[in-house]
Amino acid sequence: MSSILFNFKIIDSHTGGEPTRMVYDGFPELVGDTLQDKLQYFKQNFDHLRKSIILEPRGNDVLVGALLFPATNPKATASVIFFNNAGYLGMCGHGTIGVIVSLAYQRKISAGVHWLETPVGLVKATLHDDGSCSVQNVPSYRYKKQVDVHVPELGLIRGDIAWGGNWFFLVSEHGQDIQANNVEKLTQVTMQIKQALIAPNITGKNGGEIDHIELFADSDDDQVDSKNFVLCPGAAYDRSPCGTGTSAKLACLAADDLLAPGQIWRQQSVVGSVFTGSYQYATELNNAAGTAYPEQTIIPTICGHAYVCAETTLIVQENDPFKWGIPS
Ligand code: PYC
Repeated sequence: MSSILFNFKIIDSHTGGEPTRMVYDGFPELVGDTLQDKLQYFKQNFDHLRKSIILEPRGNDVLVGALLFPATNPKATASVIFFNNAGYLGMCGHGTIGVIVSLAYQRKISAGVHWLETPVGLVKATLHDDGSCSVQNVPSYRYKKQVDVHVPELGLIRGDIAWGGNWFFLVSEHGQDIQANNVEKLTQVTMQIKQALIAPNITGKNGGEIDHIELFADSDDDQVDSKNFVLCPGAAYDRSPCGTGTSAKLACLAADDLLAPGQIWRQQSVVGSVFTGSYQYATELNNAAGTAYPEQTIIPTICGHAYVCAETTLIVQENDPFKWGIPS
C-alpha cells in the first residue's frame, strides 16, 4: 500500500447550483503575518495542492475551493482563500455563502453575524433563521463606463469595467440568447471577449486582470430583474448568479442612477437560480470604518441559499500518477 501524502477533510456544497469545496483540515500551515503573505505562500509552495483538490480526478473545472484557517483579524470567525482550476480568486460570493452554510452544518456556527477574512478584505456574512445567507461584500465600484473592445469574431462590443471583489467586464448588448441550452455558445463568446481585452491592455485599476466576463439579458421570469451568464477565470461558467459579479452589477446600476440605495435587485443565473442584492453607499460608512471611499463606491449585500452535498476526505497517495490532478 502506497503511503498517504495528504488527507484533506472537506465539505462540498452548492450555492444556486455553483459548487464550493470547503477544506477545513489536512492542509499544511500557511506561513505569513498577513493574509496576503499567506496567499503568496500558498501560491509559491502549495499550488500543486490547489490542483490536487480542484482538478480531476478528485475535482472538476466548475469547483471553487475554499481553504479555511484561523483568522489574523480577531473580529473574524476564520480566514478563507478561494481558488479554482485556473488559480486564486479575490473574493467569492457564492463561496462565502457555501462556507457559512457548511460551518453551520458542522455546528461550528449558528444563525447570526459572522465575519470572514478574505485576501481582498473582511466580509460580513449573516446566516438567517430560514437557512439563507446574506453577504456584505467588499467595497465595489464601476471603474470605467462603456469601454469599446473590438472582438474579431463578434465586432464591436461595449462593456463596463467594475470591481466586486474580482474584476468584471459587464456587457448588455451582445445579441446572445442567455439560456441553459446555449451555454456552449455563451462560453465561446465570452472567451472571445476576454481574449480581445488582452491586446489593447484593457484592465481593471492598477492593471488588474479582468478575468470574469458577464453578459446580461432580460429574463422571462417577471419575478427577477435580470438574467446573467458569467464566465469564470478557468473557462467554466458560474451556475449561480455570481456574488462578486452581482456586486459589480450593483455598482454599475448605482453609478447610472438605475437603482436606489436599499432597493432590491433580483439577479438570476443562466440555470435559473436567484440572488437578491442591494447596496448602500460606502461614504455612509466612512466614519465607522475610518476609510474615505471615493464617491459612488458601494457596499453591496448579496443573499442566497446553499445546500450541503457531501462530507468526505480527499486522499492523496504517493504513487498516484494523478495525485496533483490531470492538467487541463
Ligand atoms: O459568486 O463571486 C462569486 C463567484 C466568483 C466565481 C464563481 N463564483
